Amino acid sequence: MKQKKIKQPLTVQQKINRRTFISFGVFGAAAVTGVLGWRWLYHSPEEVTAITGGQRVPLRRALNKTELAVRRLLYNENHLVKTYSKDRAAKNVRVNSDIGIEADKQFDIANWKLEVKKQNGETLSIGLDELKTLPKTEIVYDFKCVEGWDQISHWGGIKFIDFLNHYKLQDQTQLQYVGMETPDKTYYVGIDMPSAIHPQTIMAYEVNEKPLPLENGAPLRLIIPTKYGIKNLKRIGTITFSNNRPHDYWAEQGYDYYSGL
Ligand SMILES: Nc1nc2c(c(=O)[nH]1)N[C@H]1C(S)=C(S)[C@@H](COP(=O)(O)O)O[C@H]1N2
Ligand SMILES: [Mo]
Repeated sequence: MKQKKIKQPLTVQQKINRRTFISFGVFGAAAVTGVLGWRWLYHSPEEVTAITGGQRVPLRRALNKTELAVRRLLYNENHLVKTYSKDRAAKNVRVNSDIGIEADKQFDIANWKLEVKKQNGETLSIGLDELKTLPKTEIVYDFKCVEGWDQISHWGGIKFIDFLNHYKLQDQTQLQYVGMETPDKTYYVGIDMPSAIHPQTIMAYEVNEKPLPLENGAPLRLIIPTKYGIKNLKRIGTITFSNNRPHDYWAEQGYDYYSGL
């Protein structure tokens, strides 16, 4: 007859050995996963540049998923950015960067026209005097730059949604993005439609109740309080509408495309 094996309790040393073995196993598996994962990422294709900074496709996909989740969770057109009374606004408005609006480049405000390109190919060409006949919207809010400064400033102009309604461009809001470029096309931004039609988004032609100086974006600049300064394009030349992401100057350098606050 076979003798029954009696299971002996493990000694302390055996327990330690077993734990060490398990720990090394887990550590080893994690290390292998890490290396393989890194190799997979390293060999994965790069996204198309011109839209974002040449990131690996899987990483960008993860970032975009995060962006969408954040947009769904946090974005609400009824959520308004905090505003201030006029006397809180800075008297000397900061001038930051000047891509596409450099002082040494000739610019003729008098002959400027805003070009609006509809998706069907039609183009509207609108002068500043005409734009100024639309109702004026003013906002005093804390303008924030990604470089780490902020300033309460006071802007006046046309609410973007009023502009769309006035020029019968409502159908364009079915598209997912608005693209804006300087007249010389060297600075450009892409804005998701919900942020573009947010009630605090304006195209400004005034700061502190005076015509916009050239260095702050004359004759017309974007003021989009739900986003960082980089998206607040100075001197709008053309506006486009699309379902694809328009190219974006700072996103191409690797900054966040959404750049929401
Ligand atoms: N055309 C153009 N618009 C631009 C920029 C630029 O370099 N060129 N810089 C952006 C950045 S980074 C900021 S912070 C704000 C600064 O606006 P301000 O000069 O009126 O303060 O403009 C944004 N719009
Ligand atoms: Mo900025």
